[in-house]
Amino acid sequence: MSALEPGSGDALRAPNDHLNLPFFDDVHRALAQDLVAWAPAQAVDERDDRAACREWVRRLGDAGWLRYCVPATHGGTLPALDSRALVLLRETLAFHSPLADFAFAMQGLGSGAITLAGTPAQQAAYLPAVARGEKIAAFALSETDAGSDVAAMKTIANYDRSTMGSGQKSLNFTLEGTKTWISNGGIADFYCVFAKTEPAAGSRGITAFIVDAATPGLDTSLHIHVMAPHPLATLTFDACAVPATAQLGALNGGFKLAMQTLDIFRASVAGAALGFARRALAEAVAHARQRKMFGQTLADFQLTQAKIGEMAALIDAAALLTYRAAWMRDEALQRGGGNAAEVRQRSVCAAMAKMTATENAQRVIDMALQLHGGLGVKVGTKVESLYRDIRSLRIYEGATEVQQLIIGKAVLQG
Ligand code: COS
Repeated sequence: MSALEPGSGDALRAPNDHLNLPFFDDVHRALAQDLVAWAPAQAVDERDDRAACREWVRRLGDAGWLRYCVPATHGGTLPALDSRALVLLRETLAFHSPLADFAFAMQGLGSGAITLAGTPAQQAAYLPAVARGEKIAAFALSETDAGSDVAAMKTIANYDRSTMGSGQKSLNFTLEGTKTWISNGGIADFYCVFAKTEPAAGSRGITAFIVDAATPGLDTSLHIHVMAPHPLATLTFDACAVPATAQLGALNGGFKLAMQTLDIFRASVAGAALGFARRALAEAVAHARQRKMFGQTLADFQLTQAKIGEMAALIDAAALLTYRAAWMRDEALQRGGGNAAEVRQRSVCAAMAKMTATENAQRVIDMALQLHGGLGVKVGTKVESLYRDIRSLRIYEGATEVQQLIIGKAVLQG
């Protein structure tokens, strides 16, 4: 079902009062204001999620928004991946279209490991094309038995160990295994794939690779259908050979690279959840103001006012944690990254933002649906689709329980 019916655009505007908060710079305010004008004017037929995502990538690329997914050295707008820009973009796109947000986010997540650890040749080959919307990116980490427990992955990258340590580079790696829940699976042009190169070494035995979609031995045809449709697939690697030049980052350094990539994008998931929640509140307010009952409007009831008040406070609580997490990362990058304790603190703040924003958004959307009464469960109403759209955000890129674990461990360590 389309959030934006073809030709209709979107009548509601995302709020931007929060841009005055001290977390943001002029560059963020300018981009958010431009986006708040651009996004509602887009009308994409979203009935076919794969076609819609390709269309969103094209539009986001043409309009220059994907340039926030890569650094300036490779076609980006800002010097580095800027967390606040990512958060604001996702928040506004999600307000208007969950698929637009998805298409944007996956370009960033799918290429993030290349930005962080790619060789100059890899960065030149992929990042400018991602920024223009000419190559669709995907991040392939999860497996059936390795979702939260990343180190349990079974996909293996075999290589000729006899050549290692001799000063000679191994000629190639052969990937065997299955990845699942891969966003953009089936429509991506390349996948950042994480596989075991030292199976006995747990999290210290994983390496990342860039695998082009057309590589023989890679099958991406198994589409997974979910309650809020978006491109999602299972990938199988069957004697899938990639050259040594496909290795991304250090041999056996893949776990940390995956975590560093997720650290950036977890705060942006919080941004998307905020966008959904703000939209649900806007829908609830509009509905409450016009719905007549018992001789007054729904908005005149104190019970409604209490609910709307609670929704607004839940949104602001989530927003402050989200903007803090994004600001902390950007500010530290400007200082050169900070020490290990700061890095851990940033992970914790990103975890708090992701957990709180997604959980609060679920509550806000549920309250908005309740205020709509029967209309709320009618297929095709905005709150009905938001109710489905929000659910996976509490699971992907680290389930709420994983975020609790990250936060709890850090608190106990003191
Ligand atoms: N940045 C850099 N390094 C990190 C890191 C981070 N954010 N988090 C962990 N590491 C490092 C640790 O410092 C440790 O390094 P050493 O081997 O040098 O000691 C190593 O990685 C292993 O860390 P840890 O022991 O904490 O790993 P666990 O296997 O216990 O896993 C969780 C920790 C559960 C937090 C992790 O696996 C996780 O985030 N899982 C969720 C994954 C996810 O988001 N899946 C969805 C896929 S994308 S839709």
